[in-house]
Amino acid sequence: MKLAGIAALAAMAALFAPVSAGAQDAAAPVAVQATAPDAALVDAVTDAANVEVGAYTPMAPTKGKGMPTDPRSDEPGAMAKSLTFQDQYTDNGEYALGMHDYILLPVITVISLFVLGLLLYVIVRFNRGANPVASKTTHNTMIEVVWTIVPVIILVVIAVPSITLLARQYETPPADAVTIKATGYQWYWGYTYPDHGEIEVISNMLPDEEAVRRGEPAQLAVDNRMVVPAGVPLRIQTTATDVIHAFAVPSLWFKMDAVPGRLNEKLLTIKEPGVYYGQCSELCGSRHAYMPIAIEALPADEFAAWVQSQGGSMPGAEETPAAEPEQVALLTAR
Ligand SMILES: [Cu+2]
Repeated sequence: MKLAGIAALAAMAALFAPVSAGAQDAAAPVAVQATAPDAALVDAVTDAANVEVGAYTPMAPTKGKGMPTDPRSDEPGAMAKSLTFQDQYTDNGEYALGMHDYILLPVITVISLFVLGLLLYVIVRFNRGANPVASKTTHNTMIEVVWTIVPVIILVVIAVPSITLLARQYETPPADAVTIKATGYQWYWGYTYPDHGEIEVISNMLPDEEAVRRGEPAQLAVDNRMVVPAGVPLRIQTTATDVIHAFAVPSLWFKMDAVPGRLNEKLLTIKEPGVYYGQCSELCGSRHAYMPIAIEALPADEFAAWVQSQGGSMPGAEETPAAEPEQVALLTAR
């Protein structure tokens, strides 16, 4: 709202400039100044301000994208979808989900079924009734070699993608990455944009009814989202002012602690525009469950419009001139 006011002031400044200039050299404009500004002019000013501010409207989330799936919803496959990971919208997320789906889950399933089979076999074949005289065998070199080598091979197979994923997650952001600092507070998030004229966004959870009214998931929707450009590397920094929080967004495969007195940093590249929800993931006090995260990824030009609507500036662009004190006085007088 404050920013809307500043934009309105900037628009007013542009409109009033010729009037004040005219007042210096002719008698007639004095009358203009003395009368109350006419309604049409006020409307024009308001419209101009609205066009400027209205350049950004919060994006409507897509059902099932960037948010958990409710198993009771009538969406096809909702139950199955609610049991596994959310769809991923980063390269690392896709890699990790692939590792889970095609390596870990099959290995776990085969091993569990194999052990269950052995157990059932032993129960049936070697119980006291079926096998009254127990064998005295204590060693079998072949079996011992196999049950040592096979698990080693399985672990090596898992270690390769696992260490690769770990390394990918700690890749250093490139020098031109867009920096956004997320600060955890008891109990909300603040986002600052040091590259964009120090914009600060304070993000609080919306009440349930308001979230539902806006078509957003209750307890995940926020009043002001963390808006970022899609498809470009982001340098996400996390810190906290009071206790340890954690910045986590499941559909982006992103989780990082926010620790007071310390700045953590990680690379994040969101593949496509959308709204992605997350939550604080470090028990941080009584309202820990009520400090959700909503990231809105926008195409580059819409992100630039959002930056402008927040009174910020794109790196390398001219700063937007601030309103002069006398214009502020003029606006308050009206
Ligand atoms: Cu927290």
